[in-house]
Amino acid sequence: MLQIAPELYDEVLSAYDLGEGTITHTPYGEGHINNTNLVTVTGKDTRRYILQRINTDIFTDPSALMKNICGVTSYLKEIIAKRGGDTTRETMTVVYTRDRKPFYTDSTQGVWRIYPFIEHTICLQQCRNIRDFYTSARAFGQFQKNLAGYDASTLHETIPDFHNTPDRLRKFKEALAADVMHRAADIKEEITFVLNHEADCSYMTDLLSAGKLPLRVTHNDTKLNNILLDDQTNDAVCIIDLDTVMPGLAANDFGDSIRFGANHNAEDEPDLSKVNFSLELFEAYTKGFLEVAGDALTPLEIETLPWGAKLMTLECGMRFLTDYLEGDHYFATHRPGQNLDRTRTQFKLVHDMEEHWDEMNTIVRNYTK
Ligand code: ADP
Ligand code: GN1
Ligand code: MG
Repeated sequence: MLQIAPELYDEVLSAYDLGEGTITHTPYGEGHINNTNLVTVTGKDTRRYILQRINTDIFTDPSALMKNICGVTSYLKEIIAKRGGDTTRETMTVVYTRDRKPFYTDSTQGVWRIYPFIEHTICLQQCRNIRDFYTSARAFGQFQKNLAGYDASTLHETIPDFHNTPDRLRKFKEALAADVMHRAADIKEEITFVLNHEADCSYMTDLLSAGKLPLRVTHNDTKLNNILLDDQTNDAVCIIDLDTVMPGLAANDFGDSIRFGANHNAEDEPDLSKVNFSLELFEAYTKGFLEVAGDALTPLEIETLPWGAKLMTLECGMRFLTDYLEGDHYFATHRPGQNLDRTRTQFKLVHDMEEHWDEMNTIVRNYTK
């Protein structure tokens, strides 16, 4: 993980007017991509902010990325205002620099942004109960519906081929052939798992190329820790982490949530006996997502939701394994072997989904109007 000199924080924070008070900052959250910090300004009142150094190895055009986020959040604010909601709480707000820019480039070329911290919320790494997952399904479904009218042609593709599963397979094979860390010999089982699933990888992209599935404006990173819930009512408050809002498939947003949340253990749980795909959680998410977004989706989009779940899980496992082979430079890791543990949980979930494939399809049919 990139080390940031303490003086740099002073430089960055002084580019913003965060009001009177003493400023402190501390690393925050469990995102895998950006460097996230909680900034507290203690004065007459206390204000908190999220300060992020954008990962520019991954997001190579931060200016275009911030344009996407400013565009999407302004659009969402209009929708929220129209229905009398709280525009400061129900979507993110970009804090501008003193010279009115949505991000700050520091003297080492690091790129930073600030959002007000959305107070009285919680961010879950695993769902505590069925209701949390059902709530998140409705919120992600609503997010997609809210953006249905957003002009996709104005969106910059922040990571090209982000959920292009055949391309992820190609990148995995390249990493395997290069084997720069000499790790391939230890992961024979995982390599076989990927190669046995080669034919599956293009299922959704083939339907898209054939014009049978529409591209929509989607979030593309719908895991449970990218949503904030009210700490009193446990209702959904705000969808966060908008870096990957781009045209995509509805089933992929559905599927990525299932990948992360329809399981009672962590994404990097080393003990695979604890990792089990939960049909009960799958059903709760399907119910919530289709209740809200179902009428906006085509019959084939609904029918292929289980494919979204399976392929997002397989794809994410391949991405973790690719990163493991390449030396763990994409996803933040905090211990050796973490990306391999993450890979194994994903492949275990794919295996479980295959065992429950008929039930998954039946559940989707049962919640189709
Ligand atoms: P990453 O892209 O690295 O996942 P995120 O944008 O998801 O980064 O932020 C990481 C974590 O920071 C989130 O999971 C959440 O806990 C917290 N977070 C981000 N933005 C806010 C916000 N505006 N208010 C409260 N918490 C936030
Ligand atoms: C990353 O940014 P974060 O931590 O919410 C990744 C997702 C993966 C996820 C796996 C931009 O999500 O695609 O599914 O890790 N985000 C990016 O946990 O690559
Ligand atoms: Mg995140």
